[in-house]
Amino acid sequence: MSVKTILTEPNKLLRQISKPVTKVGKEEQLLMDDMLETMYSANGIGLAAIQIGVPKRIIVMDISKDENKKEPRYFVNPLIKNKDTLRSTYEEGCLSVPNQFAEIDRPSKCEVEYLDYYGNEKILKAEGLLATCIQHEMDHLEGILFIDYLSKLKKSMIIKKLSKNKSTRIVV
Ligand code: GNR
Ligand code: NI
Repeated sequence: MSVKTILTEPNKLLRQISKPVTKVGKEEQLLMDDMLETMYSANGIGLAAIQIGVPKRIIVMDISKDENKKEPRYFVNPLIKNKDTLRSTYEEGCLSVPNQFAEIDRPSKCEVEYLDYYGNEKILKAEGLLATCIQHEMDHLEGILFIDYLSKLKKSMIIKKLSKNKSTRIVV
């Protein structure tokens, strides 16, 4: 397993639409292992493959609070089956949009169909942070970042800040 570099905005790769996985094999499992290690080392609760530059529809997540009780989750080719009409707001952050946070509202519950680490079909009924996080991650598969939901002004201010930090190699 190895820790990979997480791509940050602005980066065209992050805007790419990820491709469905045809088979959950050794290569995909190794990718999921690297993604999980990369996510943990960055103290994130979720990571999409495209964030380490791989355009495959794969997500890893762990929303457990206790560091000693890890609860890794793996999602391959996830599809949202049902979305609640009720919405809830969370302060979101993104490892690809470092040090920026904003309140984003999304459907408060959803049902997700996916393949697990072993390629078995699963269904997850999610609510709370789990629902928010899976929707945030699934946006990455479509090349969408949470800042896309902000006003043009707020979004451009964030991108400007990130570009500046990149060019000076200072992370604020
Ligand atoms: O670590 C993360 N925290 C987070 C907090 C609120 C809503 C979504 C997230 S996901 C984010 C990791 C990440 O960027 N995943 O793509
Ligand atoms: Ni993200």
